[in-house]
Amino acid sequence: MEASRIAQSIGFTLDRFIKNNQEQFQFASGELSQLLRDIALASKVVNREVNKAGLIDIMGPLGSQNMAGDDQQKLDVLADIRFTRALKKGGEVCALISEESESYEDLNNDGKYVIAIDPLDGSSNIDVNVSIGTIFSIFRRISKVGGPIQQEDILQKGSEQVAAGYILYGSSTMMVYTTGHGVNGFTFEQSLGEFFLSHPDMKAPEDGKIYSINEGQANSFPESVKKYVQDCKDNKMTARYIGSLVADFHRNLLKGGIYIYPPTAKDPNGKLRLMYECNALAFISEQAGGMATDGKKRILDIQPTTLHQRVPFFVGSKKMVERAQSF
Ligand code: P6P
Repeated sequence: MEASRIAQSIGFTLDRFIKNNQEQFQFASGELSQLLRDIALASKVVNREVNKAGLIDIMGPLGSQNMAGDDQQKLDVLADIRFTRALKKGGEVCALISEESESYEDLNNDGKYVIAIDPLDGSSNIDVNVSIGTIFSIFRRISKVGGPIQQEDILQKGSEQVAAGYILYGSSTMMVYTTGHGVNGFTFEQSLGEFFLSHPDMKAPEDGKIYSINEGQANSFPESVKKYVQDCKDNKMTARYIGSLVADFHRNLLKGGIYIYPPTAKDPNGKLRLMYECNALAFISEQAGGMATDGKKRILDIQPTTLHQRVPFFVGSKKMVERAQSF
């Protein structure tokens, strides 16, 4: 987008932007637009709760665990309820896959879309006031609308996504998403309660000097990953690891960098989930000119076999992911 159009387009509300770009959706029947608006609405509600988490009694663990085996924080469960309710009411979604529930949720047999969502990723950071995020993937259902949900609807490859995005509840709250026609970022204006286009046509720097990995687990990294991390140090790169995937991913998308969650002794397939973490960020990264693999294979080409399957995750600036793979 040339500078003049960028200047003109900054300040569009999310609603206006979705409407203006609706004709780009291959199934431009308005439902996908409505779906994105439903997600944005739910994120405004979650944003409000996140912003006052310190003040009302929704802090701390619930004492239950989710599918990832993480202790569920009250805000996790609250966010899951908010997104599920918004998507159920909208009517466009037939099935919902969430980190917070074991099986998929059958929402509306007439819905044309399947959503995979991590309602609140980085939950361990909630109580210490570090940025957290929502990650979502949108697929078209394959089986006949009106009929029962089929396995083929649920376990689709990332390359089948029709849209994907994240909301980052950080120093400002942003929604970044793609429908396969580039990546756009919207910043939430609290007093108006609206998302405004602030980062049109986002592009991942082709190379970068930031690497994000939890080196506390380095002893159990594969040799190739150990070699790559050493290479980053030999090249005097900057280590930045917030421990909140959306925050690390977003910073690296803007500044250039690589995020790695490799196989470890604790998580031999890595810790991150294919369906509702890696697929969405891989789609966004590629749409911005970046790259995402499991260390060997393109994330979007991986055929899921189970809802909560984990994959090793290498994502970010193309040249950095290629170099990491060369080790
Ligand atoms: P570790 C948070 O629980 C999360 O899923 C991601 O947001 C984050 O990048 C990663 O796990 C942190 O995991 O093992 O480094 O603490």
